[in-house]
Amino acid sequence: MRFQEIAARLGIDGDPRLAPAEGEPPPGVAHSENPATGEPIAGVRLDDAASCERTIAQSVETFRKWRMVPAPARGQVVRAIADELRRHRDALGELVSLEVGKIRAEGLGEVQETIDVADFAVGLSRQLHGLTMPSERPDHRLLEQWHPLGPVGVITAFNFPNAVWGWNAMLAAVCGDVTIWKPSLLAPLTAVATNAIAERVAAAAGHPGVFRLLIGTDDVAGERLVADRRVPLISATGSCRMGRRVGEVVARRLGRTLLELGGNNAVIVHRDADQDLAAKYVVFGAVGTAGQRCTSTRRLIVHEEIAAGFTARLVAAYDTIRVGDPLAEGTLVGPLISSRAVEGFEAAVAKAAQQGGRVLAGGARVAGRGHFVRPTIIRAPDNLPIAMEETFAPILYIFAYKDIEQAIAMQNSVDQGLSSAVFTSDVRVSERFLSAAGSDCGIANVNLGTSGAEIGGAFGGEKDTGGGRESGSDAWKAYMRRQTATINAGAGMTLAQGIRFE
Ligand code: UN1
Repeated sequence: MRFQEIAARLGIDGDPRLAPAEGEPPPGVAHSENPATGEPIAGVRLDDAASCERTIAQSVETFRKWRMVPAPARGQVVRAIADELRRHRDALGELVSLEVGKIRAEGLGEVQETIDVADFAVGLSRQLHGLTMPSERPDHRLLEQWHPLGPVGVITAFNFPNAVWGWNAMLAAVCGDVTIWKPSLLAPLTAVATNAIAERVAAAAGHPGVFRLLIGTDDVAGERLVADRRVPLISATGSCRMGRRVGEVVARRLGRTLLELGGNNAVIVHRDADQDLAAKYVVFGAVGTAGQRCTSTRRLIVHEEIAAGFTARLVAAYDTIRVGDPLAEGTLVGPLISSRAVEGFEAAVAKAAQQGGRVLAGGARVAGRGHFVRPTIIRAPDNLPIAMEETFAPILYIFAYKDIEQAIAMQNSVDQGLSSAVFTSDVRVSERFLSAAGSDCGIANVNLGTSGAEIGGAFGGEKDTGGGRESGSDAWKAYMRRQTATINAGAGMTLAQGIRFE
């Protein structure tokens, strides 16, 4: 069987976390399914209350040592992890495809994203610098320094089962934190393999336990992790519903969160756009990863003068899209993650039709085994309530607009604020889109699509997307604590604000 072969290549065939997938899973074991067939791939053993407690307690112990390793030396461990990931990129990418249904190019691309962020973190390990400020007092020095924060809880979704851990864990590691990773139960095998690779490298460098897993249900593992005061930061990626719960529980204990939640991303295509270019990006954004990225393009807002022609062009392109086995040559769209996701797709299409939408392409599941649906285009009336919701499936709603102010208002009219894009050759239109009165999203692109961000920028969004920033730029600051230090090198007491106290 394919999984055994991949597991051997990744060196996890004897991993104690894994269990055979025969018959009904026994208590304490969950099966991971291949969404292209609906068949179980392998089982994983779940954490219970006692092992959750053990993992968190051990993470605190490991943190006490890891925080004292010089940051550039921590960077060398991350560099070795990047090397090991490079060696295993193909096998790990294939496992991503097997477990969550990404096409081969996207499975590999995801592992590449982790490698990229690891490389970025290595450089960062020599640049975790603070500021110095002039003190108002003679013979005093004022400075800021950054210290490691503690164990970081990382909760990830099924759709980026490797890279989102990478964004968090690689930064956390150079910052001197240890990671407790709670992956989605829809993609635990990728997590077992990824964590094993990182942990193997860290252990060989003399630092076992920097990367730990907590695999379990939300009730047992998730709730324990987010409620635990020993875990100062919870970084969670997933639905707005999950994020609200995490936000509430962590706020109650005054902990920190980094939330990367839903998106409802729009592309605006202006009258003067390069339509060839726009069409390519819209198709990738809407159907790539079967519409299951938080950055997927869900709404298309087209200038009314070109709406009919641009729509026809997209419909023609959708006709040529091959849906099927994600690992087969030529496939562009793999399965949705589960039968529930297919039901969600069908319910959204039915609602759109009831609300006055017209299905121009797709609109139905693909008969047979696996969770496949046809990429779907729906021409929307001005008001289509279902388009205000994020449905994790390849459904694109098309709206028409008259002027750019109206288009920006439509783009901003949803609860989420992750990603956005405009296609135009008019610098006044793109500058308006990027201005303070423009897109309200964390990501705003010009002449490229909503998905597929590089790791070098900060990644995340506003409003119901949660406000967190991960990955590049100065996102590392979320994983550290800032300390302001004032040093008196003089002989006497000098109080700030000129206060005399004698
Ligand atoms: C996600 O869907 O949670 O920008 C992350 C992108 C990818 C990351 C998506 N680099 O589409």
